[in-house]
Amino acid sequence: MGILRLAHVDVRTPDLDLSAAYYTEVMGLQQVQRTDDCVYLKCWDEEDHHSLRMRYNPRTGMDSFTFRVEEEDDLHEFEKKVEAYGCPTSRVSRGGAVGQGESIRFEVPSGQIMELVWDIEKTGNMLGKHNPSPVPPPDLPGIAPPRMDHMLVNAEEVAESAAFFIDVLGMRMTEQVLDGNGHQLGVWLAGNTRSPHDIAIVNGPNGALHHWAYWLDDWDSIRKAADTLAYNGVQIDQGPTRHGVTRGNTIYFFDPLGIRNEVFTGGYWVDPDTEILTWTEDNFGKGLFYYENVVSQRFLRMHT
Ligand code: M3P
Ligand code: FE
Repeated sequence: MGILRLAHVDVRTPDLDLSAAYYTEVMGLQQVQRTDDCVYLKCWDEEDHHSLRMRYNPRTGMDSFTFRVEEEDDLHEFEKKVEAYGCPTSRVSRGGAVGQGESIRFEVPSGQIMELVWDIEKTGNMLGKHNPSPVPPPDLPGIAPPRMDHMLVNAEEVAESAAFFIDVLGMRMTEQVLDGNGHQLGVWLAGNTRSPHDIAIVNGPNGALHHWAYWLDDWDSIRKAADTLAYNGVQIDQGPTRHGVTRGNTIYFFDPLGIRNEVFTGGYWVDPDTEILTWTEDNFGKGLFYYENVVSQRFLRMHT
C-alpha cells in the first residue's frame, strides 16, 4: 500500500489559448485533448492520459492535485485512513473526470484539494512499445521535458500538514528546514525510492500552490531550457542554479498567467533506511539556492 507518484495537477487559467500556447510551444508538452473549457497536456515520456489539466476560469489558481496509489485496493484503505484522521472524503466515480476512473478527494490540512486515484487511462508515451526509439522526435518544440517530477504546496502549519502526509498517506520525509525553535519551516516528502521528493510543503498561505516541476535529464538540458526561456521572453524567477535541499539543479520561471514552473534534475536515491537531512534556518539561503545563498522574498512570497 502506498503513494506511487504525482499523477496530475489541475489548474485554472483565465486565458486557455494563451496557456495552451505556452505549455505546448515553450514548455513543449503534448496537447492530448481539448474540450469546451479544458486542455489536457502531457510530457513525451509519460504513459498516463495527461499530467496537466488547464480549465478556463476567470481566476488563476489550483483546482486540485492528484497522486496515483500503488494498488487498486489502496483507494479504499486510504479512504478509511483519511476519514479516520478527520478529513471528509468524497468519491468521484468513473466518467466524472477525463482520463481516469474512480478517485477519492479530500482537503488536506493546509486547504488544498487532493485526489487519489489508481485507475488511470494508459495512453502510452511517444516512443511506443515495440523497438522503441530511445529519444523522442528531434523536432519537438520548446523545453520538452520527459515527465512531471514533483510539486510544492504552502501551509501555515507545516508540521501539521507534514504529519498528515507521513502518518496518513505513508510518505517519507527526506529533508526538513527547522527554525530556531525547532519548528518545521519546510519538509520534503517521498512516496517512492526514486527521488528525494514527490511533494514538498513550505511555510506560506494555506491553499496555495508554489510550483510544480518537470524533470530534465541533466544539467545541460537545464542550460538549454534557460536559453529557450530567455529566447521566448519568459520571466525567470531564479536560476539556473542548484538547490542545497535535494541537491537538484533548477530554474524557476513564470507561465504567462503567473503560475510558477520549475525544471529540475539531479537529486539522489532515497532508500527506506536513508536518514532525514536537516537544515537550520540560518542556512536556509544555501538550502534554497546553494550558490547564491539568498532567501529571495519573491520566491517565498509569490504563489498561485
Ligand atoms: C524546491 C525543490 C521553497 C523551496 C523549494 C524547493 C519554496 O522546489 O524542488 O526542492 O522554499
Ligand atoms: Fe521544486
